[in-house]
Amino acid sequence: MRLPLRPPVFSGGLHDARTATVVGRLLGLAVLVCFLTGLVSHLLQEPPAWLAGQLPTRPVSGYRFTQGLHVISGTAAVPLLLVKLWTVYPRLFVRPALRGAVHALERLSIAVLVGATLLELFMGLLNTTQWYPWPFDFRSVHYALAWLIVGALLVHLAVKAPEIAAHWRRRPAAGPDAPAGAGEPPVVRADRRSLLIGLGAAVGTVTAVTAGQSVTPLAALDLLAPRHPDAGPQGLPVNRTARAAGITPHALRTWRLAVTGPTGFALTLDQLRALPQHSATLPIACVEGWSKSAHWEGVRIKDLLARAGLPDGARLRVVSMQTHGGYRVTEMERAYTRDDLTLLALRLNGAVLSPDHGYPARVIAPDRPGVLQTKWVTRLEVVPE
Ligand SMILES: Nc1nc2c(c(=O)[nH]1)N[C@H]1C(S)=C(S)[C@@H](COP(=O)(O)O)O[C@H]1N2
Ligand SMILES: [Mo]
Repeated sequence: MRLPLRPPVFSGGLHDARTATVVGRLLGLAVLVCFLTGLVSHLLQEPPAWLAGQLPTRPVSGYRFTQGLHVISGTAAVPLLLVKLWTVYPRLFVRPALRGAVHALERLSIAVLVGATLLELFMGLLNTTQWYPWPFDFRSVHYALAWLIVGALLVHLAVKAPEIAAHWRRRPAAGPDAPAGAGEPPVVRADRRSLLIGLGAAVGTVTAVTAGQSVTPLAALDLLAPRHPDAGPQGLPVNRTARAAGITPHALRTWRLAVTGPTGFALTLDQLRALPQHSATLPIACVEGWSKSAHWEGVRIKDLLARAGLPDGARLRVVSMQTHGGYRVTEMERAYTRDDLTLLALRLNGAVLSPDHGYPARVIAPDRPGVLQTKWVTRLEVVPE
């Protein structure tokens, strides 16, 4: 009698260790870049005390670069991961499934690695489309999964080190002069070449049609990216509209900018416009992967602090008129408040801020995640030490 479930037979030549190593190297590179740029993003969004005082504000597009790379490497990792899984999946059918405790641990680490990486890339991809269909906080889960992946990956690399080392370099081709068993059939090499060319084309294509959301010269190719950098009023995309933030005409009519401090004050928009105006060309670099540079005009935050009797480089709490939702209140570290380029912007690209870009006033600071560039600002408070 036959068992109803027989292990399948895999005759293809590309479910081998050399293919797994070659694809694994590329995937490993993408994961490394994605992890490091993700760490940068995490540190800038929630700086620990030791870093808070010395956050870099130059180059002004530093975060645009690292976050662009984060989303590009994460997107490129999707086809790389799929091909890697296809290469190794026959190993699921090797019997016996478990050969003792150490082997069981190794299999478990692979299960964690594959599960966490699939989830991480899927969550990240949905995030670039601004879709958060889960009840938990995206950022803390994305961050925790990243460390889980790194841990499981290190275990995986340690376990597979001998196999990786053996297949890192190409072995001499099979031929009449080669020692017996030295090489592999030329057809396998040709197949592998085709697979890698196809994989390269897939990675190149998904990168080319999405990278334009942060890399302006590629904007014309930006077919699949969720954001075109030119979409939106005043040539700049919008994440949350004034309407979605609950900004009402009444709230706008009674708007004042209040700055607390020893000589705190409240100013109308006309009074703010009468203060010395400065300009800066700075990008909005959204954590979700789109970036766009813009020309901003307004009052320096450091001038407002001085007027309120506050020392240069006070830490600020920035309060928006927004009535609900995240990022209504944000904190601005000293590195930004003492910077000449940090503005309470009143104008964007040569015109008064549009409602969706934060009219009457929003903050803009160099080398900073877009999510902290608070719109509809109505209050600046010093954070007590
Ligand atoms: N008050 C408030 N400010 C905000 C947000 C918000 O939801 N509320 N979104 C932020 C995010 S996520 C980004 S990327 C930028 C986008 O600015 P823009 O709409 O002017 O391009 O604004 C930031 N400022
Ligand atoms: Mo954002």
